[in-house]
Amino acid sequence: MEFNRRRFLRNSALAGTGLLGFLELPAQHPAAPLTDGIPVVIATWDNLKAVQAARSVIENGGKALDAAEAGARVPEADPGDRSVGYGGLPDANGIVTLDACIMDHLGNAGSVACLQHIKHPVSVARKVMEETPHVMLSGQGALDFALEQGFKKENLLTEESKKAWEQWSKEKKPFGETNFENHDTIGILAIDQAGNIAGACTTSGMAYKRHGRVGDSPIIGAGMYVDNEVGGACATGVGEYVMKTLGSFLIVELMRQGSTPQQACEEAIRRIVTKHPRRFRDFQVGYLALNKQGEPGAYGTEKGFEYTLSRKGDQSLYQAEHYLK
Ligand code: SD4
Repeated sequence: MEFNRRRFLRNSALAGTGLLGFLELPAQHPAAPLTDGIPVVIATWDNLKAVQAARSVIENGGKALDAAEAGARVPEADPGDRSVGYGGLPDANGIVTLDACIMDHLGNAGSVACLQHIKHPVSVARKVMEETPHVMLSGQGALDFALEQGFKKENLLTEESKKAWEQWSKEKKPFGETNFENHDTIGILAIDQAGNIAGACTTSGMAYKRHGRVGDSPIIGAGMYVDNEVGGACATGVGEYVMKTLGSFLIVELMRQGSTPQQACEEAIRRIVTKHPRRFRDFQVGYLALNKQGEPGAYGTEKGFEYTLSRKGDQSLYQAEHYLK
């Protein structure tokens, strides 16, 4: 219900912008493997603007890494996206804490966890990758590093998100309850004109999480993973389940062993549902995959998981197939 309402609201807002056609009912997953799949960008949810930003970096001769970062920065800066960056819903204490990661085609990786006050955690993650010998910085240390690198300290809690949190404080719905408000994390994968793959993932995490909680999104191999020999994968949904199966790494390894991106995503979801045969009905996880040929895969635990795919002559929102019929 919430999902349809959001779609309706966004469609209304976009009427007259030329983007409305894109946001009409999502198409089914493209059945045939691609013959002309590169360059290609794929992202979780209806992240059209993010995918376009990434795409234009590649079309101007840029690298997949720059494309993935540029794409991830779009919802980070958008106060209307309540799951990512500025305007993201806060934790149980009313504090916005952000998780993000980035990975390039050489296997370099960087991430930040539980970062406060910085609008573009994906860019801080990139700095961790490029300017430190480490992969992950968290909490105060991540903030100190960001400020050292010249990032600006900002208040990320918008009035709207504050109001939503105040309302939640009165109701105190249990953590993890299926709620599409919680599920707009962007995971983005891009293959550039040189055929190299990179990816990024960024989120404010599960709304109203316990303070200090870190999800899958900044964990390399859980929220996102790329390997330039094979392809990449990323995740959205309740991170606890993704982390326990290291889903993105699993998908890439399955593709290495011969699975198609679609088969690999389905197997990664199967690993979760078989371990939680009753509980999986109460939460949502969605995976995206992309192999080096530019062939996509997508699968969710339940109906409603969508993704945006951009390749030559086609830029569309697709409805992923799902386990729970
Ligand atoms: C998390 N995986 O923090 C994230 C939440 C998410 O779309 O994907 N939201 O668990």
